[in-house]
Amino acid sequence: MIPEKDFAMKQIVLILLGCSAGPVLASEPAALRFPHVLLDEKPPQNPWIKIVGDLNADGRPDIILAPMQLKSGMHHIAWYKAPPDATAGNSKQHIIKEPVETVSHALAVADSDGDGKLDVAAARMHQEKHPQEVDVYLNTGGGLQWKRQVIATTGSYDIVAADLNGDGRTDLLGANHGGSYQPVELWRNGGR
Ligand SMILES: [Ca+2]
Ligand SMILES: [Ca+2]
Ligand SMILES: [Ca+2]
Repeated sequence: MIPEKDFAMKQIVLILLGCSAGPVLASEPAALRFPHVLLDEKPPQNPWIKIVGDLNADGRPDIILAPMQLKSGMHHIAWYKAPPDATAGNSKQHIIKEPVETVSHALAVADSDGDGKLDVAAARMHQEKHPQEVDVYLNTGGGLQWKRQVIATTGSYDIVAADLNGDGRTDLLGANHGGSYQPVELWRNGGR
């Protein structure tokens, strides 16, 4: 057992050693690295990449994109399957919907029907002639088969997916930023 006097002296020495070491200077952090990967050399016209979601449930987030602007072009809504090696590039593209006019600015991912598979919501901007459809594409086959359901025909510049009333079902929010119809809208998910 250490005598009380020696123990106190030892504490003082340790404190002095701590003080003599001085402040620890933070070194400059290394720069982050962002290696470039080419995913697709020929994507849909005017690709609008906005969201990711694991559409085929393999544990890797996939990229969903749609063609936006200019009006009157035709292309498709598609997703890229994430490869096992994210740095490999040239991800495989799968079609969700074609053709669509190049006014599909709104995209969101959510499990709208609660079956455990992520679905995709999409909407057309106000530039589209009526009907400006707001759609939910139900994922019925590992991201390779889709069942479309139209939930509105008043368009939306953007879509946000969230469970706003806490009932466990994901609702959708949208609004147009131009044209004659510009309310903020909630499409509440009432299930089947
Ligand atoms: Ca995936
Ligand atoms: Ca689903
Ligand atoms: Ca809800």
